[in-house]
Formats: sequence, structure tokens, C-alpha cells
Amino acid sequence: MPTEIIFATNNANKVKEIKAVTGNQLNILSLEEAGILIDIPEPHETLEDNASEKSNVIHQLTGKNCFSEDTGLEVEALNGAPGVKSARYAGDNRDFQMNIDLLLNNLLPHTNKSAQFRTVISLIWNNQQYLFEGICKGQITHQAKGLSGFGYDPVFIPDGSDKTFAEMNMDEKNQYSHRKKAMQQLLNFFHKNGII
Ligand code: ITT
Repeated sequence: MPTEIIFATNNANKVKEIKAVTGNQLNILSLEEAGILIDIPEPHETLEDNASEKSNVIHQLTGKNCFSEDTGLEVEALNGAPGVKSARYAGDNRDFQMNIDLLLNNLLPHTNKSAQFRTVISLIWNNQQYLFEGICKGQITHQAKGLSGFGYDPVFIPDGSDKTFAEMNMDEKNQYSHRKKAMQQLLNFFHKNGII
């Protein structure tokens, strides 16, 4: 049986992407699969602090090994916004379409469309915490394109591609993705320490 670990997230898209990266190396349980039905707060000003909060809450609740991640879209011309506020950029209802509309609108006056997705994973393994980071650089498009994925995927083209993340299937997205890179760091840590 592969090593079991809880992924402290309520975002089903993140779970699918991470499971596609780990394959059968790990037995990953989402919060739903672990029977934990809570909405974990993300009150902090950095991805690192929010990721830590999520993993610590679940670790305190279960005593089990777990990891969480916080991801932000950091747009150069907007001084790193929406960043840690990516989920609630256009308001508390966390509406993907409204977030995209606001982003495109705020970027209209700027010719610099450079941006990056940054994922921070917080792992709690045997009561110790570890952080891992993954970055994907790219460009924000003028308009939304594609139907796959979630969040800002329809307006982000990773460097090295001419398609938005939302025009890619999950395996293609994972060739570039911030989340995949951060998860790869976690897997490397597990391999180096003989955990898997
Ligand atoms: P959990 O906290 O439960 O893990 P969440 O959806 O709240 O899930 P975040 O706080 O990390 O996750 O949300 C950041 C927002 O950034 C998310 O709602 C999306 O709008 C966006 N986002 C994160 N990863 C993304 C990706 O790979 N592609 C597009 N947008 C993404």
C-alpha cells in the first residue's frame, strides 16, 4: 500500500492535478476523502503563511501527516497583484469569471503582460514542517480562451507554449505547471529521505 497523506484542500481541481503528478507513488486523501468537512481560513498576507495555516489546522485536528498549498497569480505590472488575494480578487464570492474580468480590466493600460503563478506547499511530516515552491512564468492574454482547468487558466499562457492553460488537457498543463513543480520538490524530498 502506498504511503498515505492528507492533502488539506477543498479545491477538487487541485486534487486532480496533484494526483496526476504523484500517480501511485502516494495515497493522497483530499479533505473530503478523509471525511474532514471544514473551510480552512486563509487570513494571512503571504502564500507561505496561508499554506502553513492550512496544514497546521489539519495536522492539529487529525495528528496525521498532511500537506497543503496556497497559490497566487503574480502580475508584474500590477506589483504582484492579485497574488495572495487571487481567490477573492473581485470579492468574497470567489467568482472565477469576475476575477478574470477585473484582472483584464486592470491590465488594459499596461503593455507589460508578464505574470507568474507561484505555489507554496507546506508539508507536515512526522511533526516537522517543510516548505516547497513552484513557479511558472508566462503572459496574461487580452481575452479569455479555452474551457479546461479553473481560476485564471483561460487568461494565462505559460512561457514555451502558445496556448492558455485552459486550452490544454491536464497532462499538458502539468508539463509547465507551478503546482507540478512544487509537488515534484516534495516528491524529491520523499525520495531523498527514503519515505517513498
Ligand atoms: P484551498 O485553499 O482549499 O486549497 P483555494 O481554491 O482556496 O483552495 P487558493 O487559496 O490557493 O485555493 O486559491 C488561489 C486562487 O488562485 C484560486 O481560487 C484560483 O482562482 C487561482 N489559482 C490557483 N491555482 C491556479 C491554477 O493552477 N490555475 C489557475 N488559477 C489558479
